[in-house]
Amino acid sequence: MELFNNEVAENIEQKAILVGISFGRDDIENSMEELKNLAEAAGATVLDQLMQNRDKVDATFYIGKGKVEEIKNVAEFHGANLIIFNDELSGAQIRNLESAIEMKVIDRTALILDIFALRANSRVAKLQVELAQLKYRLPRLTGLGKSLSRLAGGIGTRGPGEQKLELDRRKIYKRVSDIQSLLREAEKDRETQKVQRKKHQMPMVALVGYTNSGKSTLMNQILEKYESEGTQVFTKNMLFATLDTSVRKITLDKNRIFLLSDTVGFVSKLPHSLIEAFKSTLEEVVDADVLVHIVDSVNEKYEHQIEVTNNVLKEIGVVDKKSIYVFNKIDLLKNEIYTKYSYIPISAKNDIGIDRLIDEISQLVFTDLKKATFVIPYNEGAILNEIMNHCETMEMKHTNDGTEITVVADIIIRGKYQKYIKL
Ligand SMILES: Nc1nc2c(ncn2[C@@H]2O[C@H](COP(=O)(O)OP(=O)(O)OP(=O)(O)O)[C@@H](O)[C@H]2O)c(=O)[nH]1
Ligand SMILES: [Mg+2]
Repeated sequence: MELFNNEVAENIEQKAILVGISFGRDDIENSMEELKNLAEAAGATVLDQLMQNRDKVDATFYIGKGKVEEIKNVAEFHGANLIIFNDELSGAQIRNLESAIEMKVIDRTALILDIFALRANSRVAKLQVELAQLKYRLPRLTGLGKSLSRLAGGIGTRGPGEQKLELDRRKIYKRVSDIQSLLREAEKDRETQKVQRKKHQMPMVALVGYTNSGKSTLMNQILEKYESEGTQVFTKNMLFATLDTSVRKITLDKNRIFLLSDTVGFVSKLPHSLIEAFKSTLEEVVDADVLVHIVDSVNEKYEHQIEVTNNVLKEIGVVDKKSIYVFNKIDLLKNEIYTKYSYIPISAKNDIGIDRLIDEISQLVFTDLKKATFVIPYNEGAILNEIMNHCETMEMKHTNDGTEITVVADIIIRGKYQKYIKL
């Protein structure tokens, strides 16, 4: 396959021009800024951006024909070698744009998938990303521009672990079904864990939020401060540092044990194929009793990022779940934030506000805890032991009828030993 003149090597610097349509909405600037951050996260240098105000996508070119000419001129002027569109394009649009502009064209979806491919570390994450990439490609194969060709290289052609993405339709179908069955296998392990969890009646709390807001840092701070099982998670100042879900058990006291999960961060217009592929990873969020929504309060676009996160949550079917908004990174803030959201200010990194957050979480998830006094006959030592193992003991004395013990008990213990409860 012939290459474009200005695109010869695999590792050539990706010099990009961004193009977006406003669709009559005023958040186009936020969206374009996100696109810029995404492009940079994928290793590209952004030279310029062009926006067009129209209500509808053009079926042939996505943007108006006149604008295509302008893009070509601007791109040539800057010496760009890549055009990135802010929305998902069809195969035909990619092909038409590439032949008109004579340059590699990719869309926001391919870009996000590319970053996920770069970041995927675990076996499951790699499979999920590859599946999403193949599903994105399948309907675009006939229109497949030079951009996605194996020869072109660079953003949009990279699979997880540096592997080249498959181009042959038959092979793609086969690979898709192989990956699906491998993922189903992995799913079985998770199902077993889920059953265990249900059995132990442990409440689930999920950390959610825009990418880079500090979810993993908060997870680590909580792991450090409270009795917990499991290792620290990976954190880094970059988009999509976390792709896998990690679940850790946090023990506040005998009564109050919960599971905390940290997962992939969100960004607007997350590709549908990606959400599909990551459904099982996001299950912890769907199943959670309480969400802790982490906001990067230093980012001036934080309200937009909250909306984006809430929209993705809606897309995965999470509505009306109990949530706590947490404004993170307050160590970097000069002034208090005034917003319609009621929030807990914290610094995950510097351990500010974490105790209060844990308190609020605790009040939301351990709603069935009540003080109760049991009188356990002396010949029922095993029951006394069980109660003491499961509940925080407040008082204990020996009476003629047995051991009188006052504890904070959950509904299960209270129900099970109701007949011993002192009224
Ligand atoms: N100053 C400051 N920096 C923080 C704080 N919390 C997190 N960070 C930094 O923010 C960056 C992102 O943190 P992560 O914990 O990786 O963010 P995340 O939300 O898990 O990001 P993704 O996994 O990419 O979605 C890192 O450089 C952290 O050190 C904080 O309270 N204060
Ligand atoms: Mg993270």
